[in-house]
Amino acid sequence: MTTAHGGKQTGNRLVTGIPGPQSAALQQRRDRAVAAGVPSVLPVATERGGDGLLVDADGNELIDLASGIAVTGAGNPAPAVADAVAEQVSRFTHSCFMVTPYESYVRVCEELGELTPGDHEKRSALFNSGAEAVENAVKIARHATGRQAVVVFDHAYHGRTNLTMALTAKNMPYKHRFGPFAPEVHRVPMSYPFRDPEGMTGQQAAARATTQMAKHVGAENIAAVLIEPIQGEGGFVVPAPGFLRAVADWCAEHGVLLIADEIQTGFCRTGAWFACEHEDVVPDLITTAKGIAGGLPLAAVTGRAEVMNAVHAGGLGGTYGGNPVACAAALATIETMRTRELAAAAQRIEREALRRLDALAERTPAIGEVRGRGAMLAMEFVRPGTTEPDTEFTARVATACHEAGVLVLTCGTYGNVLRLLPPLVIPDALLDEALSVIEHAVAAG
Ligand code: PLZ
Repeated sequence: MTTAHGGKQTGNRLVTGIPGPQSAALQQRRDRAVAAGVPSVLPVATERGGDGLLVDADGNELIDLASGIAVTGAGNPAPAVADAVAEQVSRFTHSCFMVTPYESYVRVCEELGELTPGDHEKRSALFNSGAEAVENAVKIARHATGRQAVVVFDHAYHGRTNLTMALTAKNMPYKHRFGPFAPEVHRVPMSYPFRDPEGMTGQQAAARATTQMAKHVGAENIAAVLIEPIQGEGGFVVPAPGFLRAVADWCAEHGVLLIADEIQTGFCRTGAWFACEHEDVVPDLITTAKGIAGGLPLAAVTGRAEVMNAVHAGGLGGTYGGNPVACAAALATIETMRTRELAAAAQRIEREALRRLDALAERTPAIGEVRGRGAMLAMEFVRPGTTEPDTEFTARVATACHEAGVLVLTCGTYGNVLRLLPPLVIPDALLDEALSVIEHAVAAG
């Protein structure tokens, strides 16, 4: 029997063990052809997507609480994205915007100017990946300020290229034996309420960070402070209220540019177009990727016109940045987010999931904290009664979810955070079903 969203009934989604025989066969081929450094969380051979479902080559339906790491929030594929991509592909696939321009690139930049926080005049430049956007934001900030230092935070994740590895906090697996790293990157403490001294306010955590900036680097040497308004890979760390605001104020006072990395948090994921909005913070530059284009590779830097335009003509670019197919996908994604009101959908997901997860935490001493915003939610697992990370427990819960057909991801500096990134279009019944699987997995511990 199938349900309204085309899926099977609870308990009837899996037709083989996970991974099934077709997936196992693909894994064998993959081991002989693909570099070992690129593993997969769940080695099922993906055949089709849907609103909250992934179907594998063995016919198993998995409930998708990963969205390809916060990418396919508007659907996989969103019908409007599939149509827009097909239409664009039939006209032209590439011209290189630096050779001959096209309207969709300009339109994406217009949308970014309107959707990102702040009423000031803005400009944007388009790239291919999140890491590339972050690299360019740093290039722009250095050029515009004539300063070199960049400040980042504990637990930060900004990418895997040489500069962004330096900006990323965690050694394993991102940086280990990949050095030497780019210089002039300085790390300061993040506001991490679960791990900070009890009662530390956002303002106090900001003072702790900015004091170090002043003391170790010198405000006059800092081009930019780069921050994820809610940290992603680092553990879905939501800073204490007022932290971002205080850091932003310090930056403004000292002529330091504030770059918000909204690559994971952006495009309705946290229940607003951008996570900075929850804290009423207007960054000077903002990096976006992931959710912007429904799975097509696209990224952007958007910022104050005078900062963005400081760079000489030809100083920014690339062969593929703002590819027309990716731009068509972005425009259809943004339209889908508007018409299906996906920021509000993320808020509904937050309400429903937090109700269940908070109740679960009440009866589960291994859950140190439930946190997050919108459809970016997490549980941090610890040894009961302590804040000592329990990485093994987390891994067991994730594996149990996978075996029951629910695709969850882990994250965190200590690998002890289970994170939920459902597509914003997930039907209520599917989310409920997935939460029941998670409750079981946690109870079985
Ligand atoms: N900034 C905040 O979350 C990408 C990384 C997965 P790219 N996060 C997923 C992995 O293990 O590689 C990310 C992010 C934030 C930058 C990036 C980098 O974006 O598109 O992966 O380069």
